[in-house]
Amino acid sequence: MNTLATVSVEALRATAPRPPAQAAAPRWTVAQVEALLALPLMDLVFQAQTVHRLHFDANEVQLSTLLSIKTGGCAEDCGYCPQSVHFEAGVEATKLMPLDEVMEAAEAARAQGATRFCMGAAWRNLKDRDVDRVSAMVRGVKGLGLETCMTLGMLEAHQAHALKDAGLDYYNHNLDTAPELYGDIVSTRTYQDRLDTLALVRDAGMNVCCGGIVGLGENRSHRAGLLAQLANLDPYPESVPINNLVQVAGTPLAGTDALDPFEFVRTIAAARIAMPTTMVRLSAGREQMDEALQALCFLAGANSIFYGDRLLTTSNPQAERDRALFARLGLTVQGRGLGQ
Ligand code: SAM
Ligand code: DTB
Ligand code: SF4
Repeated sequence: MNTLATVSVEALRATAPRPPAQAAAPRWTVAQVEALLALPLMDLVFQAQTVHRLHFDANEVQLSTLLSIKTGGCAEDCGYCPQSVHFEAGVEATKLMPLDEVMEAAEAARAQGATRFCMGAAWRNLKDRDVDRVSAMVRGVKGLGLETCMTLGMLEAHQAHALKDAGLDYYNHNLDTAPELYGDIVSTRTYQDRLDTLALVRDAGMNVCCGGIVGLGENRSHRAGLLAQLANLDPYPESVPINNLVQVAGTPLAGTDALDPFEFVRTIAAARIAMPTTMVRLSAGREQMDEALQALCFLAGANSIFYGDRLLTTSNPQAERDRALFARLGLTVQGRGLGQ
C-alpha cells in the first residue's frame, strides 16, 4: 500500500525541515520609496490609482471628525504645534472636557455624516487619573454607533488595555517625520518613545492610526524615510494621516517655506503604493489647498479626510463646502449616500 497517499499535506509540512529563523526583511527601503517619489508625476499617480482600485472603491471617501478634548498647555516642544507650553501661539489651555460636551459634539458629527470620531488631548502622556474619564468618552461615543479614535500622547501597557476594554477602535500616534530629522523638530521625546507606544497599542489589539507631517522644511529623502518607517511597521497602520504643516504664528516652524503642492501629492501617492490597504487620510492643511489639489490627492489614493470646521486648534473647510466638493467629484461617503 502506498502510505504516502494517506498522509495529509499538513502532516508533511509539519515534519519538513524549517529554514533557520531570520529577521523579517523590511518591506520597503528608503531608497525604494525615494525612487517612487522621483517618478514622473503622471506615472506615480497612475500607479497609485491602480493600487488603490485593487483594494477600494475609488469613488468613496471616509469621514472622521476631530474634537480637542483637552487643549493647550502641553509639556512637549513639537516645533509645529501651537498647543505646546514652550511657545506663545495664543492657544488658551483648557481642562479635560466634560462627557456631556463630548457627546454633544459626537452627535453633531454623526448628524453631519462622519463615521469616525477622533478625540485628541494635548498631553505628553495619558495619566492614570484620567483613564476612567476618557474610557467613559469611548463608551459613550461608541454607543452612538461611531467608530472611536483617541490621541492622548504616550501610553503604558495597562492604559492601552484599558482603552481597548472600553471599546476604542483606533489609537492615533504619529511618527511625524524621518528618524534622522526627528530631534530637530521635537526634543522632549525620542523616535523610539513613539515606536514603543505604537507597539503597545498593537499588542493591546487596537487598530493603529499613524502618519506624519510634511512641510516642516524636510527634503524628499526625509519624506521617503517617514513613509518607509510607516510601511515597515508590522503590520503597517490601518490609518495613515498625512498632515501638511498648518503654520501658526509663534511656533518655531512658522515661516518655513511652503512645500510644493505636487510634492504633497507625491507623498500621498507613495503612501498608497507602499501601504495598499491602509486608509490614507488627507489631514491637516486642507483649508490651505484649493479644490483641484484636493481632487488630485484623491486621485493619488487618499480616501479619508478630517471633516468638520475645526481640526484641534486650527480651522478646516466647512462641512457644507466638503459636501459640495464630493458632489462635484461624484464621490460617495463611506456608510452614507452620494454627497450627503
Ligand atoms: N499630543 C498628542 C501627540 O502628539 O501624539 C496628540 C495630538 S497631536 C496635535 C497629533 C498630530 O497633529 C501631530 O502628531 C502632528 O502630526 C499633527 N499636528 C500638530 N500640529 C500641527 C500643525 N500645526 N500642522 C499640521 N499638523 C499638525
Ligand atoms: C493627525 O494626524 N492630525 C490631526 C489628528 N491626527 C489628531 C491633528 C491635526 C492638528 C492640526 C493643528 C491644530 O488644529 O492644532
Ligand atoms: Fe503636545 Fe501633541 Fe502638540 Fe506635541 S503635537 S506639543 S505632543 S499636543
